[in-house]
Formats: sequence, structure tokens, C-alpha cells
Amino acid sequence: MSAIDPVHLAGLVRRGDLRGLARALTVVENGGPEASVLMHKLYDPSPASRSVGLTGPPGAGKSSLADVLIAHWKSRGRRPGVIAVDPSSPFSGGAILGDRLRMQRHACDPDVFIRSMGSRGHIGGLASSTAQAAEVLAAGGFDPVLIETVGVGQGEIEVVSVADLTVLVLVPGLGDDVQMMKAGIMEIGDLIVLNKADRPGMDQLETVVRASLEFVREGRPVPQVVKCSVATGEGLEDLFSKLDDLLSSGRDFEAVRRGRVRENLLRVAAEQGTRFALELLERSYGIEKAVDMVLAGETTPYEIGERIAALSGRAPV
Ligand SMILES: Nc1nc2c(ncn2[C@@H]2O[C@H](COP(=O)(O)OP(=O)(O)OP(=O)(O)O)[C@@H](O)[C@H]2O)c(=O)[nH]1
Ligand SMILES: [Mg+2]
Repeated sequence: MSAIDPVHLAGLVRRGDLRGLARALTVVENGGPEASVLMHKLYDPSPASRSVGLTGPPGAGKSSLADVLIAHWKSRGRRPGVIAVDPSSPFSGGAILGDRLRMQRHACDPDVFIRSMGSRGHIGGLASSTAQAAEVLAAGGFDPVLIETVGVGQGEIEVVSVADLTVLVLVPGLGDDVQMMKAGIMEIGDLIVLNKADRPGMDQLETVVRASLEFVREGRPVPQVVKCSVATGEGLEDLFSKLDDLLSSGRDFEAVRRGRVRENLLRVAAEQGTRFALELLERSYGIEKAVDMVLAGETTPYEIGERIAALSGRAPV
């Protein structure tokens, strides 16, 4: 693929050019100065598009739910986008197949945009590239933008924290994962979807989840709970209406915007700082040379760290 001017690319995205959009997402995944220029050109402090994080344990039915949500939003004249994040994958190849299969019926629809992203050792981490990808889809006119990610660990919480709303998907038979569920329930989830209601064990699951809601810290919104089954269609209308209510008026998006901009700023600063420090380290020592020096007892990583800080303009302590 030939190099393309990020300013030109931003123009293509804004005009809704789908190939331009796909290229823009690749630029975002690769990171670096081109991604910064692109994101700067596309930046919108108050986007009209909303993003929805969709998380939960492996196989909970996140992609199946994404599929029915896409169909629902399409029927309302909206143009939904999906970013399926696979943190375990070093590249996006593996993720594409499964998720595309699940959402296959929408794959050729110009009013639906589905993209899988793996972590490629992006310097700002997966949260950063995911946030940027969601912004690119929003700038391209897609709304809402779903961000699907596996699990409810710390890393995934970070990934979904870039979304306006988060949906936690749980299923019967999680057994010993109750602790994990509690962490997820307390930290994320504007909406908790109890999927696979056609399976045994739904009552126990609901009891555990409702009990966990008591641990939600004061001042934080208590998530709503919906029971459904993608397999039978039961409860899906309820899910759609609850989620659409949250998306339209049920959430104070103004209040979260300042926090989001602050997070974005810190993320970008940390990313640039890391890049700058690594360049300094490479230029002034060479990383392997520095390792040799530490092993030879000539210096320590801490002393090198301070020298790097001094070189970058900060007075050494
Ligand atoms: N019985 C039953 N099976 C379901 C339901 N929803 C999804 N499944 C099935 O569960 C399996 C996993 O569904 P996915 O949608 O791929 O789940 P996922 O959470 O996206 O999975 P990962 O992305 O791999 O973590 C598939 O075989 C689905 O057909 C449901 O409501 N009931
Ligand atoms: Mg999936």
C-alpha cells in the first residue's frame, strides 16, 4: 500500500470514503507521527456519534449481540460501526475471521463498518489505538460505534473506558469467576446483559449479579440489568430500548466529556514522552550498550533514567 498524506486521508474519512476509512484505521494501528496528524485533523471535542464498549468473558455472545444490535440500529436508519479488539492477538488476522463470520451478513453493507484490531505493541497501548479508531469511525459518519473486547480484566477495562457507555455481557455457568464478575460489575457496565437465557443457571446468575450491585461505590451509577438470549430472541427488544435510552438521554455525556478529554491528553502526552525518552536512550547509549554497561556494573538503570531526564531538559535530582 503506497504512503498517503494523512491530511488528504482525513478529508476522505470526513467525506465517508470507505477505502479512505480503512486506510485511516491502518495508519492509527501503526501509530507514529502520521497517526497524530490524522487524528489532529479529525478531532472533534463534542462528537455527535456515541461509542459503546461491549465486554465480557470469552464466548459470552458479544459478537452475536453486536450482530443483532447492528441489525436493530440499521432498521432505525443509523449507520453503526464495530471495532472488535483482540488483545491476545499480535496481529488482527485471527480476530477478523471469527468476528466477520458472526457479523457476516453485514460485511458488504456500506452503512455498517466492521474492523478487527489486534495489539501490535502500539506504544500507547491498545486503549489509545482503540480510542483513535472509534474517533475515525465517528468522523466517517458511523454512529453508534461498538467496541467489542474480551474479558473484564484491567486492560480491558482500560479499553472500554474510552467508550461513552459500557455494556458488560455475562452468561450462566461462569462458576468461580464470580470475583472477576464483581470487579467488572463495580468498575464498568452502564448496562449488564445476562445473555444465553435459554441455558440453565440464569436464576443463579441473576442472583449473584444483583447482589454484586450492592458493591457499586456510592456516587457511581448503578448499572441496569437485562436478561436475553440471542439464540431465541427473548429479551432483545428490552435490551434495544434500554441501550437506546442510555444513548439518547439517559446519560450525562457532557459531564463525562471533560474527563475524557483529560484522559486523552494524558494518554497522548505519555505516548509522546515514552517515544521521546526511548529515542534519547537509543541515541545517547544504544539500548543493548546500556544493558552491557548495567551488567558490567558501570551504572544502573536508575542512573541512566536520570541522565535521560537531564538530557531531555529536566534538571537531575
Ligand atoms: N445458547 C446460546 N448460545 C449463544 C447465545 N448467544 C451466542 N451464543 C453462541 O455462543 C457462541 C459464542 O458467541 P460469540 O458471539 O462469538 O461470543 P463472543 O463473546 O463474541 O466470543 P469471543 O469474541 O470469542 O470472546 C457462539 O456459538 C454463539 O452462537 C445465546 O443467547 N444462547
Ligand atoms: Mg467475539
